[in-house]
Amino acid sequence: MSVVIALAAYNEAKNIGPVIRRLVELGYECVVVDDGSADDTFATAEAAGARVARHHSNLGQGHAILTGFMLALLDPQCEIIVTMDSDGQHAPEEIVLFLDKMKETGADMVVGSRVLGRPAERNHALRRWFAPLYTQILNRASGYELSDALTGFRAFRRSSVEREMAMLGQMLEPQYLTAELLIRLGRRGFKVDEVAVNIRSRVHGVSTKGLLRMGFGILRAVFRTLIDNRS
Ligand SMILES: Nc1nc2c(ncn2[C@@H]2O[C@H](COP(=O)(O)OP(=O)(O)O)[C@@H](O)[C@H]2O)c(=O)[nH]1
Ligand SMILES: [Mg+2]
Repeated sequence: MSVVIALAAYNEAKNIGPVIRRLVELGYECVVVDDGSADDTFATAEAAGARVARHHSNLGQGHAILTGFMLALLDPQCEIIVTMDSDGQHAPEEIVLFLDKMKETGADMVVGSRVLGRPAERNHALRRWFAPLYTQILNRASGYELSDALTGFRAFRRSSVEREMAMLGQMLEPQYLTAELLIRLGRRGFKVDEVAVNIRSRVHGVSTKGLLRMGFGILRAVFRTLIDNRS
């Protein structure tokens, strides 16, 4: 099956080079969405062998992933889109697990789980508490029974994404993509499976996501999606 890897990247010039080189070495086509970075993310990703597009301002990871879908769909050969982080936390060697799972179960989407696998060693105590709590909230809201709803390492079947393009283009809270996506996909009968992944620690820099902002943002996205009567 032909696979395109879509990576959202915000100020990842120090991390993204080895990630793309490894993906290219493994034979994957890569598209990178530089989400308005202030550093050399664009040039570094391009030099390493990715097709790169740029948001001229920072729109957030969710928007970057949606742009990544668009870029991946431009390749007529692409049958599966894999989203992953460009900071080296997700292992390119594990992509094959997603592809096998998708073939085996016919899932529309396969989600990586660090609960079934291993979380990053350097993981802030608050984050260790945040992911299970929000996974429970998102399971309640979506009807899925995921062990880890917040990992951005995922595989999507092209035909399923194409079927949902209108919905993806009209999301209320695309900056908190995961929350709204899971609820809407649950309503629409999307088949979702999980695979175990082992998350590595960042080599350079720290995550710039603020837990408080993200916490409120996800809750707002859940609430707004639940009261929105469109499926
Ligand atoms: N924090 C952050 N990451 C973004 C943004 N846009 C794209 N990304 C990318 O999304 C991925 C996940 O971000 P990261 O900060 O590592 O979050 P975490 O690994 O979930 O804690 C990385 O590859 C980032 O480069 C943004 O606006 N903010
Ligand atoms: Mg990260």
